[in-house]
Amino acid sequence: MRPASSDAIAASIVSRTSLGFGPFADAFDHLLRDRPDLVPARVTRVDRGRYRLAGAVAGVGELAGRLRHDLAGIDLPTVGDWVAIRDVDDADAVALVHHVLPRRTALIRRAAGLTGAAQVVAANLDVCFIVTSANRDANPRRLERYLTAVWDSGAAPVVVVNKIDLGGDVAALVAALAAVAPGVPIEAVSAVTGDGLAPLRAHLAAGPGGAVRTVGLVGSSGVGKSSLVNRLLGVDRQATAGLDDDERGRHTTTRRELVVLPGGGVLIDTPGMRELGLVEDAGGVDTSFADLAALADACRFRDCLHDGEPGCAVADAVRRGALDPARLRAFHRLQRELAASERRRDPALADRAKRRWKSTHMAMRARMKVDPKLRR
Ligand SMILES: Nc1nc2c(ncn2[C@@H]2O[C@H](COP(=O)(O)OP(=O)(O)OP(=O)(O)O)[C@@H](O)[C@H]2O)c(=O)[nH]1
Ligand SMILES: [Mg+2]
Ligand SMILES: [Zn+2]
Repeated sequence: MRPASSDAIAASIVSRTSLGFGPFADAFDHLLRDRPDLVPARVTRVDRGRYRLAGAVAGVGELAGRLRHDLAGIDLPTVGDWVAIRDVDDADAVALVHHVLPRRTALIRRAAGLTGAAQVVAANLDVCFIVTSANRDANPRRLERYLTAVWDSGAAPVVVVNKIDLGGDVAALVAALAAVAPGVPIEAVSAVTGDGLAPLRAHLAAGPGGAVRTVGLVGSSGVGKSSLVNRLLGVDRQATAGLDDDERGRHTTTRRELVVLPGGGVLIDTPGMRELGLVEDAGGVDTSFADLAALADACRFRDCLHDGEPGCAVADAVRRGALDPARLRAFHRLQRELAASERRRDPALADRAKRRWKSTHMAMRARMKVDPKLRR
């Protein structure tokens, strides 16, 4: 790999198309009727109220006064957002951000700590790589949690098992993860040797009609997210931990960042997450537990909670050994967490999110109905 020359990449103005503007063009055109002076740009990084931008001349933007007043919390622009700015003719000048285009997807988590504020990890992901390492990080319960959050975001999850060069029984590990990830692709890779990278690149390839895909990388610290970004980029752009740092478990990546791949595709690298609290349910639990949902079709009561009701097909599957009781407990735990979170939140917000993703999930369910593999 070539050594870092990150600023050469950052400094060149990337085209809207290669940033994935396609699906946002209609929303932006609509906006132009009132504000023909605005141009679109994509947020690549957030630095204390300043937005690093790509796709326009301006390299940095700040919120226009009205937005500063109107937006708060998860509605503030974040990495991956498309914004409408009043451009400037000098890359060093600061542009004003006048609008945030409606998000197509949003990966939201509740951060650890007392405040428990919701945070948008990344906006407008098409695909989300849930990265885990083959040596010690892989954990079915944690994967279920990530899968639920990603389905709820509206993006399509892909499980990435990294560091397969370290040995161990990769096939057994993949099988164990597949058992809790119905219908989700699992790719075994090594950022060090480059093994398995071709299938990973396939997830980055343009979608129907040539739409450029945005792929996020999430997972615990040290699993190799930034190493994978560098590999896919072909340049050592993102700092990665040395072995000593890895042992100390320090977080190497400290902020989220969007990078554009020269061969097509957009990546968003994120800092390792210690906790991923669930915030709002848009069908994510039912989708990530599609096996359980399929069993539930045979429960005597349509609204069966699988919690001791008579004629419960899910409980029956546990008794027969066809369903891991730990998975049923995890299902209940995640459902409770989401219910508690939604009670705490503004009901109007939860409603809006549901409407936003409903169509995605209806399509997903329809697909599951026809794909017998998903009903194992
Ligand atoms: N053996 C092996 N080591 C790897 C692989 N990928 C990454 N590493 C090492 O794992 C350590 C952590 O890698 P990073 O890419 O910094 O991990 P990260 O997920 O970005 O970590 P954070 O930024 O802290 O969230 C570094 O020492 C990497 O060299 C791999 O495929 N095989
Ligand atoms: Mg990193
Ligand atoms: Zn039941």
